[in-house]
Amino acid sequence: MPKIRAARVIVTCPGRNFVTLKIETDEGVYGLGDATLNGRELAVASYLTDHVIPCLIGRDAHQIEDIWQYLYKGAYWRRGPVTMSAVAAVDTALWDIKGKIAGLPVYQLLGGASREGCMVYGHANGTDIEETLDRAQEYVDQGYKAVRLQSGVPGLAATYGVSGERFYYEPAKGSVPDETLWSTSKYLRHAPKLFERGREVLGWDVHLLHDVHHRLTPIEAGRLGKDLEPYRLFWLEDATPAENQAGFRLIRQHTTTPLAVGEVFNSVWDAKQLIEEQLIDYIRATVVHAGGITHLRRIASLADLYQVRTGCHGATDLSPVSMAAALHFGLSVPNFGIQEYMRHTPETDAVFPHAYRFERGLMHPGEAPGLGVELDEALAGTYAYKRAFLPVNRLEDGTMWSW
Ligand code: GCO
Ligand code: MG
Repeated sequence: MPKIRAARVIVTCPGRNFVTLKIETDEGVYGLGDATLNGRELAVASYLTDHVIPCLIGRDAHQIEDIWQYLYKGAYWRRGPVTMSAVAAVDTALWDIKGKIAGLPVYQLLGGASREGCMVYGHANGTDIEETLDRAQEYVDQGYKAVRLQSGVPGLAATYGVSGERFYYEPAKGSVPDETLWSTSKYLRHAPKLFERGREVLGWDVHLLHDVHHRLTPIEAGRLGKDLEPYRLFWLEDATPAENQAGFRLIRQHTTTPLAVGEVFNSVWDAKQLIEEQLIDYIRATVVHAGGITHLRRIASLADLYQVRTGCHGATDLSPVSMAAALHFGLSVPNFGIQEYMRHTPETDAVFPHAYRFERGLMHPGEAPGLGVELDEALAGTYAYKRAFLPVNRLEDGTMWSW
């Protein structure tokens, strides 16, 4: 049996922070797992180094399920983003090792390909509607079949999803969190105009998506969903915070716009009611924050019973290791919906050389054994960790709100 001989955490910042777990076996095979939790990176690094790695040494690297249960049940303290990101990193690294030993890409271990590739969506954003649509057209020209539209809102200095950068959106920065101001009424007046004009300019052959980023109440979300119905969105994402899963009933009663939620979920329990009551159409839980490939498959299996499809989170704060894992998962899972693809910068791609590729709107994880991602440790070592925070958001009268 391949015994776990060593494991260590590598923190690097090629433009943004990434935490990577590297597990090595006594036979010299190694696997990588992403453990990046945006704005809280070192908490996961410590959880792994101080509390997980000492328990892994000497274990059979092939026992992925048993090690998952050992880390989940054995900690006594269950769930939570820090814990589950750490468990995810171990799980992902072990799938990588198993694939390398088998000489097969991970998707083959998960049952093989269920499709030719994973449809991805790109991010088009601009300070106003026309700028957003110019960028969306560039995605369409590059072959994307689906594009997310976010635009600045008149009267608001900044909003989620809009950056000065042409193709990269990186909200984490600063020695303390940036503060932004939010107005629900201004946003609700503006968002339908973006999609009305979006259909005029882009036509009907491209899927359009939108992220509300947890800023509405359920009844406001119902109103927005209704206003957007004529433009046939692929999905409306995170319309309201989802701690109260029953809150989505109210949205559902008022609109047929498909709903996606779950990028902050870390366990099947966060989504159980949403799925069982068919309150959502797409589940956005992802490998790194929801307990790895092993647990994400469990969530997807529950979702499949209720015709809920996957739509994994894939922002730039998820490393190329997560992207690869998501693509192996997405290629194999029966109820795949779509995969988010926010391209990494050239600096990040150089630190994590990878086998996955984009072709005509679809992505494929490649045929390299394991996940097909490397970590150039020498290059990673040249980028020191930089503390960075996600912004916080307030209403115009100063009330704390969800960002
Ligand atoms: C998305 C997300 C991201 C998150 C970010 C937080 O849909 O891609 O909402 O933009 O804000 O990943 O770390
Ligand atoms: Mg989102």
